[in-house]
Amino acid sequence: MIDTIIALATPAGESALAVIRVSGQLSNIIAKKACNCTKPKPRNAYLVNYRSADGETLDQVVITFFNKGNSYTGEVSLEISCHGNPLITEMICKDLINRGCRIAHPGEFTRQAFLNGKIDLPQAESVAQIIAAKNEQALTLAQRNLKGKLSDKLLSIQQDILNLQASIEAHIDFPEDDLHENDQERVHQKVRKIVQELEALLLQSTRTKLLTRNIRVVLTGLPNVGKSSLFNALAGKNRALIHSESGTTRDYLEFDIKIGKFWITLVDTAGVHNASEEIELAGIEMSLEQANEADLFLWVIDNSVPHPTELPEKFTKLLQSKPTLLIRNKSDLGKNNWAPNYNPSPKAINISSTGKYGLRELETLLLEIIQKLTGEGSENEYLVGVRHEVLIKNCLDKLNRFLTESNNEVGDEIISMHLTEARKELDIMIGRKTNEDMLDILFGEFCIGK
Ligand SMILES: Nc1nc2c(ncn2[C@@H]2O[C@H](COP(=O)(O)OP(=O)(O)OP(=O)(O)O)[C@@H](O)[C@H]2O)c(=O)[nH]1
Ligand SMILES: [Mg+2]
Repeated sequence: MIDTIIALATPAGESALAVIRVSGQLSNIIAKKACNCTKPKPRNAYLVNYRSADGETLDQVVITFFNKGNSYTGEVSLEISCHGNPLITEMICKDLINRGCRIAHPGEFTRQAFLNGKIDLPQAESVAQIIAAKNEQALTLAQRNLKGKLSDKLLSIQQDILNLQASIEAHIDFPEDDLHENDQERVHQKVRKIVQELEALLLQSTRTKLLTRNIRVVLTGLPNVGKSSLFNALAGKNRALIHSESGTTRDYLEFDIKIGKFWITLVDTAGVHNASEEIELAGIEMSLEQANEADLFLWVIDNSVPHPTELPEKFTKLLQSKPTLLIRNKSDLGKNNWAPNYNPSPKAINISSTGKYGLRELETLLLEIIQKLTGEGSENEYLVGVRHEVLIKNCLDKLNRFLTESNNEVGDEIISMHLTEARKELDIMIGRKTNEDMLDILFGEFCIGK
C-alpha cells in the first residue's frame, strides 16, 4: 500500500481558515474515525468535529472527500478545513501522523497527480508557475499551460515530426527509391517550419524569465549626472544620498516599484568613469557587476553640459548589448541633446529629476520597452521554463543535424534517426520519459502541500 501523505496546504500562521490535505488509502478511515463520517459522499462538504485518536475534540472542521481517480492526486483524498490557528493545524497534523499518515515531500501531491496520469509534466510545472506568478500576464500564461496549451503545442510538433518520419521511412523500405529532389525539398521545408516553431518557443523562454521575476532596471552613467536624484524621484522617496560632489554613490541601492502591471527593481549605482581612487574603483567594479545583471538600462547624462566621452569601453559595450533608454537629465539647466553615434541609437528623453518634469513620459517610455521585452499583447502564448529551454535547444540541434546531413546525402535511415532523437526530447518535455532524479529536482522546487 502506498503511503497516505498529509500537508498543510495554506500558509502557516493565523488566518480565518487553514486547509490540511490528505491523499491516500487512510483518507477513508480518517473520515470515519476522526470525523465520524462513514461513507461520505464525494465532493460534498460535511461540518464535523475532528476528534483525535485519544478522543479529544481538536476543532470543528469542514471535510470534503474525493474518490480514487476523481481527486487532484488521483488517490482517495480528504481536505480538512479547520480554523486557521497554527496550534490547531499542528494538533490535527500530529493526530494524522499518529493514525499512520506521513508528511508529504515538497510537490508530492502534484507528483502523485502526474504519476497517476491526471496531468502531464508541463501542467504539473504550471501549478508552481501559477502560485509564483508575479504579474497578471504571467498568471494568464501559467493558466494556459495548466489547461494543457503548451502540451498541445509540443504534441502537435511531435506529431509533425512523426508524420515526416513516416514518409521518409516509406522510402527506406524501398532502398532503390531514395528521396527524390522534390521530395527532399518538401521534407526540408517542413523541418524548417518545425524549427521556426521551436525557435518561437525559445524566444518565449526568454520572456518567461522576465515575467516570473522583477525586471532589473539599472541606472548608470558618469558621476554627478543625477542618477540618485532620478532613483529617488521614481521611488517617490529619498532613499539614495544626493550631493553636488562627484562620487557620492559608492555602493548600489535597490528599490522595487510597479509600473503598469510590472514589478521593477530599480538599481542605483556608482557613477562610472576612469577613476584612480581605490574605493571609487571598487564602486565602479560593483556598478559593472550590476550592469551585467540588468534587463535594461537607464543611461543618465547631464543635458546641461556637452557630453564628455569618458565612459569606460566595457560600459559602452554593455549599453549597446541591452535595451537602453537615454535620460537627458538636468534639462532645466540646458539642452545639448547629445546622442551616441552608434546604430540603432537608444530612445532618448529630456527630463529634470529635481524639477520633476518628464518623469511621467519616462515611465510611459519605460513601460513600452518592458512590454516589448516581455512580448505583452503579442504572440506570447506560453510560459516556457528553463527545463524546456534546454530540451528545445537539444531538439533544435537534432533537427538542424537532420537538415545538414540530408544535404550531405547520408542515407535516409541515418538522418531519420535524428528525427527520432528530436521526438525523444519532446517526450521528456511532456513527461512521457522521466527518471526519479529529474522528478526529484522538478518537484523539489514546489512548496510543501502542493
Ligand atoms: N538642476 C538640476 N540639478 C540636478 C538634477 N538632477 C540632479 N541634480 C543635482 O546634481 C547633483 C548630483 O546629483 P546626484 O543624484 O547625486 O548624482 P549621481 O549621478 O547620483 O552622482 P554620483 O552618485 O556621484 O555618481 C546634485 O546636486 C543634484 O541636486 C536636475 O534634474 N536638475
Ligand atoms: Mg549617486
